Amino acid sequence: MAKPKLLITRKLRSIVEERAARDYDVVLNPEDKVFSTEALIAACREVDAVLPCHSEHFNADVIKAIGPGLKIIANHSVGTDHVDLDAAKAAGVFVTNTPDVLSDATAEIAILCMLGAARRGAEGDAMVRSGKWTFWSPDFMVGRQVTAKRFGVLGMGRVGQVTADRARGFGMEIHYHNRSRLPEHLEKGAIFHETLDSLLGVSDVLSLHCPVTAQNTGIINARTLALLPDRAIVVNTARGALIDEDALAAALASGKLFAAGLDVFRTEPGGNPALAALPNVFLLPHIGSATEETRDAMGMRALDNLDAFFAGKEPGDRVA
Ligand code: 8YV
Repeated sequence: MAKPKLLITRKLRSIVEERAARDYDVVLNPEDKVFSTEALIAACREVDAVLPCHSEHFNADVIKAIGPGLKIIANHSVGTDHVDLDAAKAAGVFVTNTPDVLSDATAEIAILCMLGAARRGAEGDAMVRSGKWTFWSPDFMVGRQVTAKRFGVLGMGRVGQVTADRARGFGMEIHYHNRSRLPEHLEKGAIFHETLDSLLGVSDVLSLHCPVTAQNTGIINARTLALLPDRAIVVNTARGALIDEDALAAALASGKLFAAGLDVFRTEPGGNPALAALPNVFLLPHIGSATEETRDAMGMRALDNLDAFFAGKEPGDRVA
C-alpha cells in the first residue's frame, strides 16, 4: 500500500524527520522557509496530511481553498488558535495537537520570565554586555523578591499546574482562576478564585496559561491591570493576544507594574517596540517549548497522532 503523503511545514529535529520519512511519503522543508498563504494552500493540496507549527495559519478561507484532499492537520503545538477548528470540522478535516509534552519546558520559561522580570535580568544583562557596568552599590539594581509572595495563575491546565509546582519551590502561595475548580489532588492547596477580578486582586505575580479565544482576547487590559496589587509582575508564556499591549506598556511606564516577563507577543516574529523600549521588561522570542527534549517529544507526539489516524483509529490528541 502506498504510504500517505505528509507535508512537514518547518524544519524539525532529525529524529522526527527520520521517523516521518520512514513511515510517510514526506515533503520536508530543509531550508525552513516560511510558507506564504498561497504556498501553504498549494502544498497542502498535494498531500493527505500536514504537520504544521503555530506559524502556519489555517483559517476558514485557507481550509476551503485547500479542498477535500487534506485529511488531517496534526499540529506541532499545544495551542490551536492558528487553526479554525469549526471550519476544519465542517470540512471533515481532523485536527490534533501536542499537549503534556511541553508543560515542563514552558513552565521553565515562565519561571525564567518571572525571575528575569523580578530581578531586572534584562537591565543587568544589557549593562554588563555593553560595558556600562562601571559602578556598584547596595542601592544598585535592587529588584523584588518572589519568595513567599502570591503567584496568580490564569488558566490552571497542564502548563499552569506545572508552573504552579515550580513556584511552590519558591515558597509562593498559589492562587488560580480557571473555568472550573480542580480536584483537590491537582489543586494541591492552591486557592481557587471564581472570577478573574478576584484573582487579580491577590496576584503579586500574574502568570498567563490559558489558550486564547475570541472571548478572552485582550483580557489583560487597562481595567484588569488596574486590579493588580501595586508593583505586581505580569508573566506571559501563553499567547500575546491575551494582553492589550498598549495598556501593558502604560502600566509598566507608570510604575503600576514593577515589571513584566514576556515570551509571546501580538506580532510574531518581531514583538512590540513600545514594550522593548522599556527597561522593566524581560523579553524572549517565543521559546517556551524550545528544548531538545521537548521538540523531540512534540514531533513524536504529532507523528503518533498521524499514525493512529492512518491506522483507522481515533488520534489521542484530537481537538477537531
Ligand atoms: C511552540 C506553542 O513553540 O505549542 C504551542 O502552542 O506556542 C509553542 O510551544 C510552537 O507552537 C511550535 O510549533
